[in-house]
Formats: sequence, C-alpha cells, structure tokens
Amino acid sequence: MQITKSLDQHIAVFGESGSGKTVLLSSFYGAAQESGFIDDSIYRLVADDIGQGNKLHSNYLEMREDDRAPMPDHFKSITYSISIRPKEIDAQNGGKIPFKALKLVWHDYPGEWFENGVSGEVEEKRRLDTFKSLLQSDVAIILVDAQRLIDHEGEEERYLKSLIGNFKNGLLTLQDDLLDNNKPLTKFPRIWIFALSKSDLLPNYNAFNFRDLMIAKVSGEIGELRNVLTGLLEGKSALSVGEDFVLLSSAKFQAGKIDPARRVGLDLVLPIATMLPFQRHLRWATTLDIPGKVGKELLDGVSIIAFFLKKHQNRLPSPMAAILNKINPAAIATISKLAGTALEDLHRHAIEKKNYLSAILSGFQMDMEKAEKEKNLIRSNR
Ligand SMILES: Nc1nc2c(ncn2[C@@H]2O[C@H](COP(=O)(O)OP(=O)(O)OP(=O)(O)O)[C@@H](O)[C@H]2O)c(=O)[nH]1
Ligand SMILES: [Mg+2]
Repeated sequence: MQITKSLDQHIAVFGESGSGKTVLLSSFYGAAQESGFIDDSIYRLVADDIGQGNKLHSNYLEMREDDRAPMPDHFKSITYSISIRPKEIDAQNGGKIPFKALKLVWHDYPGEWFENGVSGEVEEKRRLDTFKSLLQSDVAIILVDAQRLIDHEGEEERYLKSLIGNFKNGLLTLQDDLLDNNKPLTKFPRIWIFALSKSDLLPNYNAFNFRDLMIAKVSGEIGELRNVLTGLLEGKSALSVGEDFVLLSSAKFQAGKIDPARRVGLDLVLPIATMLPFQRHLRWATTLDIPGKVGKELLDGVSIIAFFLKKHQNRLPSPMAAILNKINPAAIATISKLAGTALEDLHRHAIEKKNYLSAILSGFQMDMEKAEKEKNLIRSNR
C-alpha cells in the first residue's frame, strides 16, 4: 500500500473555563522541547506554524521559570497543527521523511463558549465552526476539574451533574446545525473519555477511584449523554462513552510554585489520539454489525497504521499479520497480543530497521500499557 495521505489525528479536549485546556496543550508541547526529551525520544514535536509553536513554548517556560500560568484568553479559538517527526530519517519512503505521515491537530478554545453561550452572530459562527472541527476527532476527552471536585467535597455530584448536563445541553442546542438535513454523522468521535484534570491536587486518586466516583455519582447523566451522542450518529453501536478514564496533570501546582517536570498522563495524549482508536475501531469494524459506510470510515485510519506495523510482520503473531493484510474477523482476538514482550520486540525491531514511524506507534502502545499498570489509565475492553 502506498501512503497517499497523512494520518491527521484531531484531538477534542472539552472542558469548562479554567479546567486546564490551555495549560495542558502548553505543557504537552513545551515539555517536548526540553533537551532531555529531544535526547531520549525517537520523535520530535514541531508546530507547523512557528509563531504558534513559540507561543506554546513560551507559555511553558513562563510556568517553569516564573511560576506563571498562561493568561486566559476568553475570545480566541486557535487550531494548532503539530507534526510528530521521527528524529532521524525514516527508512520508509526511500529515505524521505514522511512529514505528513503523522500529525496532531489540537483545537484550543474558550470553555465559556459552551457554558454561557456567546455574544453575537460572529462569535456564534466561530463557536459552531470550532465545534465542527472538534468533531473531526476520533477521540474526545471531557475534562473533570479536580479543583472543582475539591470545592464540592462531599457533594461532588452537584459539580459533576452540572458539568455533564451543560455539555449535553450544549450538544442539543447545536444538534440542528451539526446535522445536515437531520442526516446522522458517520465521522464523529466515537470514544469519549473522562479525564481527571489537575490530578496533582488529588494525589490519592488513581484511575479506578476516579472511575468509581463518576459511576457512583453520575452514571445516569453519563447515560443521558450517551443517548444524545447516539442520536447524532450513524452506526450507533460503535460508540463508547465513559468507559475509558485517564488522570492528567500538566504540572505540579503548589503554593505559588509550578513544576512542569512533574506531569501525569501527558505522554498519553498521542497514544490516545492514535493507537487507542486504531485498536478500538479495528475491533468494532470486525465484531459489530454496522453499516458498510461506517465500517469503511472506522478502517480508514486503521489501514494507515497497519501499513507501518506490517513492516514488521515477522515480529507479529501470525494471525495479526493476517489481520493487517486483510481485515480478518476470526483473528481479531489476537490484536490484543500486540502487548507485553511481543510489543517490545516489535518496537526494538522497528528502531533497528530505522522504521521510526512503526517504532513511534508501537512505543505509543507501550506507553498505554505502562499507564494501565500504574493505574493512570483504564481502557474499555469492549
Ligand atoms: N493544580 C493544577 N492546576 C492547574 C493545572 N492546569 C491548569 N491549572 C490551573 O488552572 C488554571 C486555568 O487553566 P487554563 O489552562 O488556562 O484553563 P482553560 O481550560 O484553558 O480555560 P479557558 O481558556 O477559560 O477555557 C491555570 O491558570 C492554573 O492555575 C494542573 O495540571 N494542575
Ligand atoms: Mg484556555
């Protein structure tokens, strides 16, 4: 298979004003510019627009050097396009760097837009455009703010119900504009993850405590959100809402000090945007009864990732190699075998062969495994 297009993964981070979206993006990008990261990692993050990259980097440096978080910008929505470039020339494509092979598109926007509404037509249009862009993503992350949980100690459900309720109502308000002639959407985030933002403030929490809190306090509201999302979608069974959980902290914030070296979960952003939908979509496409159009959409990204992994076929469990050649339902169970030592072996092999994109993707998979072991991540196994 020839690579004819890049794997542009959008990431949709939904969160109320002050829930940590801009800091998250700044810390994600800035930390990747540290010399330690550049020395150790097999890839670099490069903003396609230098000015934007510098802005994020300087936000990060202000936190690191001056203990100052980025100033809120209540009016602007900005789309950042960030390339994930192998540090060395990738052996594939005859030695040319596949610049466009992997890209993360991250939309940062004012959380207020989805809480208090907007003022005026221009802003209304910008909000709808932003929302439509966000819905290009395979994965949507809903931020639950640890600070707000602390503020509502003992009555967390008050905050959580309003968070999910507002979001659900925001979707309902936009529903008519999102759907063309009431036609359900094929391309849409089908994986909705809850993330505990500012998790440094709740050091006793792991992903399981967080999950239990959400289920205990707002399982009804999560169900209602799922119903609204289902209503927008073609291929309704291919949807997981509130089945995956992750802890995030962009830095340790403590007594006026900000230490961005102490981060949690930021190394999961890329794995969640790329490998999580890869596995989930593959599973759905081969096990669920879904319309052909939806199946094709689900397998679109899968085929590109499969291209990279296939380069190491002799390192794959053989049924998995078969899957990658031709999506083979009978062999689907073995996809989970791309784990543990087999995965590490593939990763090493890819580095040896200078297939850096394969190495990056298998490395992402390893990052998720590690985070699961450390209880910072729960992945749905549906
Ligand atoms: N403890 C802690 N505090 C954080 C963290 N991330 C952000 N904060 C705090 O939360 C404040 C708001 O974060 P922002 O990233 O600006 O929030 P936002 O979601 O972009 O808000 P809007 O742009 O208004 O939608 C920051 O100024 C920090 O004080 C974190 O990881 N841990
Ligand atoms: Mg912001």
